[in-house]
Amino acid sequence: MGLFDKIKKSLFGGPDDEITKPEVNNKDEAAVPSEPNEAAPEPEPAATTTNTEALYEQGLEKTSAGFGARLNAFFAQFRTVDEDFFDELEELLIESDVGFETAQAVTDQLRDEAKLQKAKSRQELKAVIIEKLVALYEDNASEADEHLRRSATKPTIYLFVGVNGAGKTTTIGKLATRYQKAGHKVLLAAADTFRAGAVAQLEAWGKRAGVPVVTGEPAADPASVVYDATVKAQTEGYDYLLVDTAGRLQNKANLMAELDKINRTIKKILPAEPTETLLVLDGSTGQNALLQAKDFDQTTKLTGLVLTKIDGSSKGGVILAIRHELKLPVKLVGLGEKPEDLADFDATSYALGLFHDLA
Ligand SMILES: Nc1nc2c(ncn2[C@@H]2O[C@H](COP(=O)(O)OP(=O)(O)O)[C@@H](O)[C@H]2O)c(=O)[nH]1
Ligand SMILES: [Mg+2]
Repeated sequence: MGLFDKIKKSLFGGPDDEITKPEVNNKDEAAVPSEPNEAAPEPEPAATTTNTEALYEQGLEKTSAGFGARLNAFFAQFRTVDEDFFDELEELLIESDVGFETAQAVTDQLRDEAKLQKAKSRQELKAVIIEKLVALYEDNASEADEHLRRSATKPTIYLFVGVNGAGKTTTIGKLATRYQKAGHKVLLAAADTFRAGAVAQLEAWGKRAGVPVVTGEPAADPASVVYDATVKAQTEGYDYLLVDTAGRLQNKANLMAELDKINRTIKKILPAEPTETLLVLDGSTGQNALLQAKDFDQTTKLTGLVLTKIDGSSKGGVILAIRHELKLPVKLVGLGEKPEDLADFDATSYALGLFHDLA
């Protein structure tokens, strides 16, 4: 089942439900003891799927309440699909942090959408609009890009970058917990030597997860910490090395130069690493997150995004904006502060969480 069908089914009860409902006064049909749907229920999804969906649903409560409520209010008002309708829809999308460019693109596409003009009921109308929003996730996305990649040889190195407070250290702590639990050998590198307390924070996460942390002297050169960690990871057979970095230096140029130096240090030892350079963004900052992403993307070669604090945001639409404007895959999402509040990005679960209250 496609993503959209799944959402539609969850919201409206079935892919073709309201459009082609047949008259059920046929004798033969009435004689059938039960509907095929009831006779053959879909198999129970795997435990992990259920957990992920529950996690998203919970984590996206605020987003879906905000976004869903607005969309519902909008639909309650609408009379005809006219210019006002499109203007208001565009405004609503912008307010939901879908982003100006994206909101305009969606609205323009909808203007040309014959299905929308023909939609008779509010349900149909909602479905068409959601279909367009979901299509945005799937645009420019390839299945292979959607997940964290692992290198063929040990260690796999992930470099985490992003401004202070975005959630880098927390995400590393959560991921270390996950990998450790799965039986992998994990090493952390505390290369945020600029901010007081940053090293101790990562060490606390390391202790909690039961994985070692490579640190340097206070105010050590971050690249030297990364050098030590990379050598250790390679010689001692670690599966993963997760590198924490500073989010702020004296100025932006310094920060970008430092990230570049860290990157080169890793490559000197392991030319194919880091496998992923992940920009961590605070999802609750809405459009600001989009601007940061554009900023980092210009100077650091990013392979994906981690969107944190989705649980605290009433404007989860920013994922749409980032996806549409930067073409970078969201690989992980942070849905809370606990070690287990980290999920692989899953467009289906995300969209279901987002549109949960819409029906
Ligand atoms: N609610 C929520 N809080 C988060 C999430 N990720 C991080 N935080 C909190 O955000 C704050 C900053 O996180 P931190 O990892 O220190 O950010 P860093 O400066 O990028 O390393 C901390 O108080 C975290 O507990 C998340 O997914 N949800
Ligand atoms: Mg940190």
